[in-house]
Amino acid sequence: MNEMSKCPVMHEGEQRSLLGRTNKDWWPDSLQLEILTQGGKSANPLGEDFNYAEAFSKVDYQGLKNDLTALMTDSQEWWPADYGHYGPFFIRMAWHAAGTYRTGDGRGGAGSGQQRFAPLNSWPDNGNLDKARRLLWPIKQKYGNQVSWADLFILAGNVAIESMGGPVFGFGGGRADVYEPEMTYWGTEELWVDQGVETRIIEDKGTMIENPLAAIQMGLIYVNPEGPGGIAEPLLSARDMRETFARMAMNDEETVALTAGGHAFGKAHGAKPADTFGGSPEGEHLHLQGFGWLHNEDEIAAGNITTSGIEGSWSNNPTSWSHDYFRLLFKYDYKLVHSPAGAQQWTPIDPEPEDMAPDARDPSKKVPTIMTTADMALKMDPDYRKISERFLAHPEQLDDAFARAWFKLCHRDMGPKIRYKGPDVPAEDLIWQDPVPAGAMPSDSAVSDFKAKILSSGLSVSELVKAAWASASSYRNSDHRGGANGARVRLAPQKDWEANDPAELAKVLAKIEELKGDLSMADAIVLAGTAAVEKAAHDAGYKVSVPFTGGRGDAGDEHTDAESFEPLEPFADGFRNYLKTKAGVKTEEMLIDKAQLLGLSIPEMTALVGGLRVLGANSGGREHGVFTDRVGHLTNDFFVNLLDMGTKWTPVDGSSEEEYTGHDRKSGAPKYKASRVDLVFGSNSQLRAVSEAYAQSDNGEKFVNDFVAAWTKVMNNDRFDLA
Ligand code: HEB
Repeated sequence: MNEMSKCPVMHEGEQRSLLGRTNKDWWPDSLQLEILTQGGKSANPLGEDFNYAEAFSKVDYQGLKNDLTALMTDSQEWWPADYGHYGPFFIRMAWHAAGTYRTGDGRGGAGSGQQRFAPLNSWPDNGNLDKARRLLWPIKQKYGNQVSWADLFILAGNVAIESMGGPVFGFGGGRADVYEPEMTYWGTEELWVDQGVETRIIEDKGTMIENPLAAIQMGLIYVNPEGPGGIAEPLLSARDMRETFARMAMNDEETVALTAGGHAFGKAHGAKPADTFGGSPEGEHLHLQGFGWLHNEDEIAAGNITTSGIEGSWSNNPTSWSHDYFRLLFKYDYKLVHSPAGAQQWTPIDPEPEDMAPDARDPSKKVPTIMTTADMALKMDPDYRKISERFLAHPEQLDDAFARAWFKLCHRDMGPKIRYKGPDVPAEDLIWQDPVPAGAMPSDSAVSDFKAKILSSGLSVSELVKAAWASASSYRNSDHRGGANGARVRLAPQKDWEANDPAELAKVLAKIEELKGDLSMADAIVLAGTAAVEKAAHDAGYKVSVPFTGGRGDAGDEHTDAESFEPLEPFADGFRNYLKTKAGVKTEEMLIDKAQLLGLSIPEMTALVGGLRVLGANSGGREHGVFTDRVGHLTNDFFVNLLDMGTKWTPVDGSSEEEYTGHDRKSGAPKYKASRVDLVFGSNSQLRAVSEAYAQSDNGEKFVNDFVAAWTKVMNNDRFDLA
């Protein structure tokens, strides 16, 4: 990856808002249900106590798979199955559900059933998948709470592959549905791919896909099948594929295996120009009941189906697993033609009759096969070609690579394997699951011994708190990666992250290692910070005990794909007042983003920021926001002093309003330094209201308790073993 694509968001000068273009921008007239979720009221009808993993463990799993298998060939008049088999359609649905995952922020993916909601339900690339989801409804209705939509999307794809004789590696359930569209940044562009929006990688202009995005155009899962910006150039398509699939955590081999394996099945739809059909589901008429695009019954009955606009199947055997995709790709030269819908596609020159495909509605008719420009990349790009030729010569290697890459695609956003449920979870541990060897529950005496030793070791509260925060705060609620378990903070690359103050961290970790006794490093790092928080509360006069739950294990380098942890590096961590690279969004928005990834509420975020400042947890020893003269005592001083009218704030010249000085309003003497993240707690009216609550004379203790609860939440964010 180049430097630019590593950077979290657009560079300076290209300011945007945190969420970019949202559903309200796309569909200004749609029903605004958020008015009902004010005050923290949940949109989820199943309620807080519903435990999906538990419900799924009771499902008649084999019955469910049998029902899905039967569904594959149960063609419905309202949307007849191509070749009498819905399998390929469900594979595309599952792939598009999983394929929104991006390593940059861990968001997207199949984990919460987002394809049911806008904007994904209406992305041009998800065309006609509304029908695929609706075909599944009778099964969802039957199995109810015991299978989530999110699991059903993926399981349907898996069963589809199995039912057509394809190789599968396994299935893990456990994806709990949400009942509202997630607020995910999908880009700022105001047009969809089908409305001519610019492609994101333009070499002449030096533009690149901004992180964390992973698609080449707004409204696409990955690349434009016709080629970059509609230019039918396989080598440029390869460039786009390589970049976008890397952002989905896929290397060249996985990319080739997935694309070739996926296109062993099914067909593309471009029977008629797309402008003869309707709009996307979210903006369509009420009476269409959530259907968009193609809903005219006569057109459907006549087989005039247009989705991507490309027309035809890749293989002569579109409803059974075969190696014909590569056979045909290499047997023939391909020429560029136009589909009936006008899309550019490739077709073999002079195909033998037996290499033609059946017509989707009339098996007695033969039609030519096709390749998209993206498929042609697998033959024309030199690196892809080597892999493709190997798969052609050794089809069993394709079988294995496809099965594994498909499994990874569908499970990459689920986090550690302990979150997978059900009988088809493969026994083999995979490196991308970030395996952690099992830990043991430490004895009470080991815990209290270590606490006493570490607190008298000469290390400061600040040093201990910082090490624990560095360890736990890498967690992302989006793909459930990172966190304190495994103690990967002592491994590359995390030990060297600038935010973690590597030299200081190494010193602290060495001391912890020396004193930890029987504890795992992962437990000891958390416990050291937790003991320091407790001491800081006691020193401030509060008798609280800070909960600690042991049982974490230690991972080694052999359990760690170091490169895959690079996207977890914080470019900004407002909790530590750290800013490596000024992002394309305001620095305080990066704090909100991080808080969301840590699963925090507004009060939790506020209490943590205020508390970490007075504990001296800033990265690099920055003084910003340390509004106290008793650093290391857990007090509400941050809030009290922030809200004190005795201080007047001014931006520091040349800091691009990233830094501020607080002067004594009367004498003009400089008192404090602050960052944007500090001052936003006094400037933003909502955050100020929460800051006031914590600054109140009667809430000093409440602040300490809230800080401790939020701290504990962050330390335990990845303890799926406790759930
Ligand atoms: Fe695919 C289909 C493109 C990857 C699987 N695809 C398809 C189409 C297109 C495409 C255009 C058509 C649609 C319609 O209907 O019209 N892909 C593409 C691209 C890529 C891909 C560009 C990147 C390179 N795929 C993929 C993957 C997978 C897939 C990875 C899996 C694994 N697809 C698929 C399927 C289908 C498709 C199965 C069929 C569907 C039906 O049949 O319906």
